[in-house]
Amino acid sequence: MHTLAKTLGLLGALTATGALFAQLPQKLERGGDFSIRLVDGYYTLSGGLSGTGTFRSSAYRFEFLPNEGLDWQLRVRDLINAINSDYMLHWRTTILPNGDIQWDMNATPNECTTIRLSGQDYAFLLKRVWGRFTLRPAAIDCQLDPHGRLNRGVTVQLDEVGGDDGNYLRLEGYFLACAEVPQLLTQGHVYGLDVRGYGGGLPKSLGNVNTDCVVDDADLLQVLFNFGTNDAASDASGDGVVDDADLLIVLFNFGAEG
Ligand SMILES: [Ca+2]
Repeated sequence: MHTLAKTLGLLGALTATGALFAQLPQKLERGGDFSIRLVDGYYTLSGGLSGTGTFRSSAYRFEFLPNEGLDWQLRVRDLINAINSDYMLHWRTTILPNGDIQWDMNATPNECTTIRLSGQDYAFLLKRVWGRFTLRPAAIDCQLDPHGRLNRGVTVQLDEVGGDDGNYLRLEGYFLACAEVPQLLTQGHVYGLDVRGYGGGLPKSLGNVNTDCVVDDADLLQVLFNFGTNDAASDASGDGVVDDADLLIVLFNFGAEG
């Protein structure tokens, strides 16, 4: 055991040195997902339908799409609750030269759906939805996701930068009829957005079973103490049982920092 501990310590030293130089977008990607909340904002609707109001959301969790960097997607109705569409909106990532993360979305659902106003659903032909978030990542001390959506510690905070040019949502559609009647063309604009996100850290799938931001002897002990059980928290591989596969995941990632 003494030799094993020394070997693990060496592994830890090697991987921890590498982690010091990890860039924030890479930290986010390694975390596998992030949480985001539209803390505040405003909308205007004009044309066939008009109105103004505040635009806010609860905190949501989104997984980064496999092999697509920091891209993520969500349904129209998760972005705009009033519109009852499952159409998927894909947010594509650009890492700006200064390290800010710009997510762009531009979709043309051209879908006959409904829009809810004052508790009543009306026909709505959703032609186009597009938008942008520009968020600046900053390193923070490991802490449980303040949004309460990621079941682990996070090490990166994201805040919107660039004002209304960097952060907006827009849509175009036809109100009341699923037909392109010019008088019913409605345009929506969300602006003045205050956006906050959290991510980074290390997921359970990388052996961080105790939800802090490192893979170390605490994770090793947790797997060992739960060895042979179905303890979901210690099941790094997600196959329903805590066994040597989970032990190996912890050992291979030993020393990693989120
Ligand atoms: Ca850990």
